[in-house]
Amino acid sequence: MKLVLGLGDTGFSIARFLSKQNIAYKLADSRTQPPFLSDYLSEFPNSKPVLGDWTQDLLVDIDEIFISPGIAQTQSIVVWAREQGIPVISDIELFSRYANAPVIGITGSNGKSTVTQLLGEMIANEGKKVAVGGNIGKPALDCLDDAIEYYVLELSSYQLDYTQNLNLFTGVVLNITPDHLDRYDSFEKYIDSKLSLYQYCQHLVVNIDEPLVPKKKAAKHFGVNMPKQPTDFGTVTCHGSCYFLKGDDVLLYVGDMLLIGEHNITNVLAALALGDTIGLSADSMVESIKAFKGLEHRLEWVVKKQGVDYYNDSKATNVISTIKALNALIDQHENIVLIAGGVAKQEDYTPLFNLIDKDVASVVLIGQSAQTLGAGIKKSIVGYADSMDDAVSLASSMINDGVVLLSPACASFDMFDNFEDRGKAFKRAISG
Ligand code: UMA
Ligand code: ADP
Repeated sequence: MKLVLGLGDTGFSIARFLSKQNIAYKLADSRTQPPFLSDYLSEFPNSKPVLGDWTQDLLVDIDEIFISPGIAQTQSIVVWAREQGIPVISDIELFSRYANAPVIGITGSNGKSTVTQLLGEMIANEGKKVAVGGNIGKPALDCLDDAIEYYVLELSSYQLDYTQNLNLFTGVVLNITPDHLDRYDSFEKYIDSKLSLYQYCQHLVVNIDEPLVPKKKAAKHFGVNMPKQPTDFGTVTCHGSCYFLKGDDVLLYVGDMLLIGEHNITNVLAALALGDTIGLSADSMVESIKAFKGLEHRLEWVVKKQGVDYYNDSKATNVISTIKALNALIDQHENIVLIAGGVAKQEDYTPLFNLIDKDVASVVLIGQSAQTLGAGIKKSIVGYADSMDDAVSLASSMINDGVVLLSPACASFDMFDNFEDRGKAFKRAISG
């Protein structure tokens, strides 16, 4: 008998998959009202999920556990299972047992969803049937389909932590900066989790600019400088204009893509290197890059209103992602008002404070970390707001022309369900 832990997106997808395969399972969630309970009960009326605190009884007659990534390895149920030698595996490992087409895995601290989506669009543009899923939102098992020619999966460190077997045709660790440190004993453990992706790859794609990723000889490399090998990807700047390169060949003028910011140059290079590894043509990848608008909530231009451009970067939940957003906009706009705050991560906010003091006129802070963040900002004007509506109206009152940027550098769950909910509240507040 299998045990499925967690009744969110992942747990529900595992239950659906096991039912289809006629594999017996029981499902448990440590909350009494998990998010998908009513949907699950209407799809499986005869099933009786076990709800509430984990107990050791759950493990009786269980030979394998499929776990949701949000359940930490320190939770008692995981500790007990491991003591009893019961394998605890991710939905990604289960997916890999059944996937009959090449799988591409993408992990990193930031940029995963952007690269995953762009690569998916590049593959589709070549007329191939592609499924895009994993941490980006659609659970991997929901993507399984015999007609699929390529799977592109965004993989989180949480998913990798419960994965011991995985067959990736190619994959990349985009970058590694501190994140989710509440789940790891140390930053080193988080780095190990991210790097574990490479052991599953037949063909490695490596960001040459990321110091924490070991450079491997046989890998295809990408980075912002001139490529060293003809098969690697990089950029060159000529008379002030920057171009994407494969080896010495110019692929595209960077200004011809819709995405902004240096971080997106790196993201595009990663997608090019992965696409090249699976044999996509350069011309078709370039077409996809030119058409790619980016994802909602990632440095998303919302509207220009009374001379002010509003950008929604709600997905920026750590320091480096907000720094990247500011850097992308600072070059183009003199006045920026930043809306930030929420649940601060266990990381050093000093580099962000320094950038704000140097280049950001005013900041509006929200959420439980507002006062702590405010104490770190020495020069810029700081305002506080209790709701997104108030934050947007205060930010708008601080500026006549320029940018209001929501880029919180914090998680959202003190005020919102998730980053999407926060981004939508920002957009509603602008139009309201
Ligand atoms: N649960 C427990 N006990 C716990 C924790 C959770 O029983 O201690 C239960 C909850 O009650 C809930 C279920 O587990 O019913 C939720 O499981 P989950 O938190 O693993 O979330 P899912 O809904 O399965 O969504 C997960 C990913 N969530 C996390 O990793 C936290 C989603 O990524 C992913 O899109 C989805 O699987 C499909 O693959 C979200 C995310 O925030 C977007 N990811 C993190 C990030 O990107 O930073 C890693
Ligand atoms: P992830 O899926 O890893 O969270 P996203 O593509 O959703 O990555 O982007 C999340 C946030 O990180 C956004 O605010 C985005 O502007 C920023 N970002 C995207 N790519 C990078 C990168 N390569 N380096 C740093 N920040 C990035």
